[in-house]
Amino acid sequence: KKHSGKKNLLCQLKQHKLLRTLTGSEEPFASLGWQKLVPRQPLEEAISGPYRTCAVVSSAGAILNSSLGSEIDSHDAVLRFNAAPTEGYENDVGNKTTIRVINSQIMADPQHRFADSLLYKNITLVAWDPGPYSGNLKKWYKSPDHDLFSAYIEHRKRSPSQPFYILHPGYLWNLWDILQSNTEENVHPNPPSSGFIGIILMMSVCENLDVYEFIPSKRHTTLCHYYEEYHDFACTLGAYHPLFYEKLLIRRISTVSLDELIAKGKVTLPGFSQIKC
Ligand code: NCC
Repeated sequence: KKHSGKKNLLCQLKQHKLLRTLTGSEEPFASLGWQKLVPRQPLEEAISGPYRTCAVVSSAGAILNSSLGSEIDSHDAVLRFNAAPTEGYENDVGNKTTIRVINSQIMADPQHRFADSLLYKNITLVAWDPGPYSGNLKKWYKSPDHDLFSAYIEHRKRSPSQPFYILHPGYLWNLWDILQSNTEENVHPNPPSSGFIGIILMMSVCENLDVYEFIPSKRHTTLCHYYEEYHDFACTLGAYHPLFYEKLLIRRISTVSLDELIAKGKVTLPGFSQIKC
């Protein structure tokens, strides 16, 4: 049976059994007692879905003046990234947050006040740090990009009932492999962006996904984030992260007219449960 390129790609993503978090059962984490530290419930269960509709909100400056806030909030679950606030930006980005995907900088850099900030409370947290492509977890534990491990231990002890997970580096590099195997050019060997990680994560738990301003709309701008006055077009196209290729791939699997894409910066994706392979 011949599949279209799009269906092939969706099935590739679905069949990868992608979603993996640290369970504490692998070394060096097992010896360090992490099986007792990580939440007992797997992430898929903790996210109290399955959700029918989900929104993923990129942090791009181009979402300013979109007035998409109430549309975003009408979804069953809303995913946001890193330190992206809602307060003061409700009209454009909404105010509901169900899940936050955070990189290890957020946990390690004191400027983010990870332990105290309200941004990280009363929601599900999913953190990531790349780790080596080889999958050597001992090496990773000794030298993560940013030290997320001590902040994680502290946070788990302080708020044991908050669902808080660290993605397995294998999940990130699996995503990277899929990106590379569907791209003609050589993708640079850096992990995918939080945006791409969050989109694929939500495809595992949502029936239907609306992704906002990941692919730039007609409002595209050099303004990096909607919440700060900083201009750099690399935020949208990528420098460290293979963001450009991520966006091409998401465009390929989306079902949305070019008109809506350009007007709203919105793409719609099916959840894995909706894809028959
Ligand atoms: O900027 P960042 O990402 O927090 O944005 C979250 C996700 O939104 C999408 N995005 C953002 C801006 C933009 N103009 N266009 C976009 O499409 C991307 O998909 C992005 O992933 C990250 O991926 O974790 C990143 O984090 C920041 C930074 O660490 C955090 O904001 C915390 O301050 C990185 N910036 C720097 O390291 C300076 C960024 O490279 C990636």
